Amino acid sequence: MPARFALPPSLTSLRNYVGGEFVSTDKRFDNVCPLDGHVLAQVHEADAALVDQAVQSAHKALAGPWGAMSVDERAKLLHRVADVIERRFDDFVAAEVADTGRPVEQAKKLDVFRGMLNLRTFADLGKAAHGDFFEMRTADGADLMNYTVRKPLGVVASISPWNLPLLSMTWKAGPALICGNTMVVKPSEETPSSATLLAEAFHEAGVPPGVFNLVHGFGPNSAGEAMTRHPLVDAITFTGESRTGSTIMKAAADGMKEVSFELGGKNPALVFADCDFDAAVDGVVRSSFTNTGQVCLCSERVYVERPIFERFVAELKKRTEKLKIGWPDEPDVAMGSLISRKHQAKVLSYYKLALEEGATLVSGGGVPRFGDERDHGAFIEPTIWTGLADQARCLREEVFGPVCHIAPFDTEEEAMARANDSVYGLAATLWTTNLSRAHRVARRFHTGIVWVNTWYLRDLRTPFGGSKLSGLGREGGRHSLDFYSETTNICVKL
Ligand code: NAD
Ligand code: 6OD
Repeated sequence: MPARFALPPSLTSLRNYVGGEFVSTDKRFDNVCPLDGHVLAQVHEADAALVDQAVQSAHKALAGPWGAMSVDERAKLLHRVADVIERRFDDFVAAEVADTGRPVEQAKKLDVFRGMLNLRTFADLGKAAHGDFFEMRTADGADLMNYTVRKPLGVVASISPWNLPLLSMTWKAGPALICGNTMVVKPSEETPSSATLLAEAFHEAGVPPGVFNLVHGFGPNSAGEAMTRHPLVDAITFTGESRTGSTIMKAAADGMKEVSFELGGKNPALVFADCDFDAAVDGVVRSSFTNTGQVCLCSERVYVERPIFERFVAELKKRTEKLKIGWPDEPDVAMGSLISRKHQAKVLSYYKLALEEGATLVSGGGVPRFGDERDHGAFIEPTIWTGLADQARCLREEVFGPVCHIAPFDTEEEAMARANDSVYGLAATLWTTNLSRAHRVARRFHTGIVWVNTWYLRDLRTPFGGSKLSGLGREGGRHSLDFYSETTNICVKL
């Protein structure tokens, strides 16, 4: 029987894209669909020699037609790439759904729409970028004029995770390219398809050879590590686990490469008794279980003010148990599979650990059974716990699955202290209708972003990134343009 979710035929053999050509290699690995475990495609793994070729092509392209283009010309090309994505929208959606197992509607909105928006937003922002200008008179009467010019950093290596594949890759490619850099990108080994389609889009849009290079492979002893150690790579932008970020930072230190890191989280949500109750329950369902909990911004720790605690837990359980788990194209489906059986085993190990650590299981905790090929997939139930001590591993380590623990609190002070007691500092969410409290509490979180009465939505011109183990630097809007460019100050004596 043919698989229910397959890739477009052009994507059953996934090649690298180097110097404007699609390149095969002898070493291959399987791309497996997490919905039912069938093999979707063979992926051509890049070795260190091919990574070297990709970096050399990117380096050479800096001095080619790309380097001579105006920002307007580069912007036009990025818009053209977005137009190709728009025209091949269904192929991109099919690629994201088959690789990740997520609902079709989520792939449309979270990945493919954002893929186009990222490229278009940064194409336009790049055109509006400006530098500094200062005039001064020195103590001995000389008049000086200072102004800054922006230049590309050079070759940017971009290494992406599997949870939001096209979103993550275009979030980096848009600003890096509009600033005049060239790139070598590596998608996660779990999600190679949409990146290959993206390379096809760059090719079709007429972006000069060598500007955008794609290599497939793993991290250690594979393409990822080769990218981070290459002497002609000038900057590394990485999204993934905090531990991987540390390893990459060590590799980058030798060449003094610029780094931008978007890493893990263990994000708190605070629900005050004065919240809009319905909106808060719905918000926590979304912030804990969207994309089967595989969003770095998901809330895995929820603190609820004691007067509404019991009612909140009961209502959250009721609404969570209504979430439909199933095939990505079923009507009203809310959750597909996790990314892989390996990740399913990791999340299930936390389900077991939580009980060993003394949690009360409110909902979920297992694997749904369908009686069909999905039983070979990586599905899992959304899970709610109460009763863990603040020091429990399940409350300190990122699970990256559909889990949330609900704990009661009595005072604002106590809630803040517990929310901030984490090695991570990515995102926090706050539910209250008290205006003063909202502003007072929001600024006290040790996180890069705080949502008040909403979650996930934001303007792409705002800074995005994390504190502590959640990241290094900020991207988004001008913050991305600042990271992907180097400024030179020119001081002129008048
Ligand atoms: P991961 O760190 O395992 O892998 C990410 C990428 O790094 C993959 O492409 C992988 O092949 C590569 N890699 C692994 N080891 C490497 C090495 N030594 N050298 C070079 N490359 C290497 O992360 P993941 O499991 O793919 O993604 C999930 C993690 O990503 C979660 O922790 C999540 O919170 C985080 N994440 C963070 C953000 C953010 O914006 N802060 C966004 C998305 C995901
Ligand atoms: O929305 C974004 O721009 C972004 N970088 C989201 C990352 C989500 C983490 O999983």
